[in-house]
Amino acid sequence: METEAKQSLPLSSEQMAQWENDGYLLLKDVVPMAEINGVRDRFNHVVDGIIQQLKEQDIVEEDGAELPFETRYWKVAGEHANRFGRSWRGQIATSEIFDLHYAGPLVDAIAQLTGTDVIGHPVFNARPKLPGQQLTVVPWHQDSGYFGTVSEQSLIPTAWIPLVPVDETNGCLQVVAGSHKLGVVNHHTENREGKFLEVLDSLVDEEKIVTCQMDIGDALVFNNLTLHRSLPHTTSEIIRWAIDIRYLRDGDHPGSIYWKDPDFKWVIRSQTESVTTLEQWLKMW
Ligand SMILES: O=C(O)CCC(=O)C(=O)O
Repeated sequence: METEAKQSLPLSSEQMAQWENDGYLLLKDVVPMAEINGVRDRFNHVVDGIIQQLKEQDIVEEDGAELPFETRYWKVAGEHANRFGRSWRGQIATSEIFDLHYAGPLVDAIAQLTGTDVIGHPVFNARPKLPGQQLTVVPWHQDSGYFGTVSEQSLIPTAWIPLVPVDETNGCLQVVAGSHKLGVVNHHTENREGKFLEVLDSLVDEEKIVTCQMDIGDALVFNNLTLHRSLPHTTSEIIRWAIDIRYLRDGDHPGSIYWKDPDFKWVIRSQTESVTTLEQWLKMW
């Protein structure tokens, strides 16, 4: 996919048509650096904790404190990183990730796509994809494969946000344009290391695959029914750091994943309701 100039808002009628027809949009430069840096700080904090554990267990000697965020986790933890999982959620349910969901230009776009108040969804993930790592290669799936058929009529847009530039060599995302029109399809657990849910290859129209090259500040927004996957990381020592977050069309079912209080509504922007505070949100984890 060609990269373009900064996204201007509101979204154009062509973009709204692309969203309807293709089930995804690549938005350029819609996540301000303040929010990106907050997420990086939080991920750094998690990495600090992991490296501390590895040192205490005498698995690694050096903490690599002098290394940059882009390489440190990989260079210090190396193959031991696998034991800390393929994605993190509990560890990142903090103010920085809360703030990311409120990033102005992104929220403007989501409001336009849903046509309602902007409601947050409880599923988000930190995704460190290390060079050569199989564990974090995500096969073709729909997010509704995880949320269940109860979410079929819901609109739960995902915003996938890289913290480093991504392309087909370091684990960017691919989407199948128009696949959201399939409805929820059957998923099974893959045999590979990640044990992610995947769909049969026969459901993927090869001619409709779009490879999403992205820069820092960009967001790939896709429908919960859009087939997507992430590619292997085959080059460089730069970790493919990314975060995926989700929103909900107001009034829709969030799918078979709930807050601590199932009646909790995370109001991010509203014409009529009070916006959820950090304090209220933190109580839900
Ligand atoms: O970040 C990745 O590698 C995969 C992301 C993904 O599949 C998702 O956000 O649903």
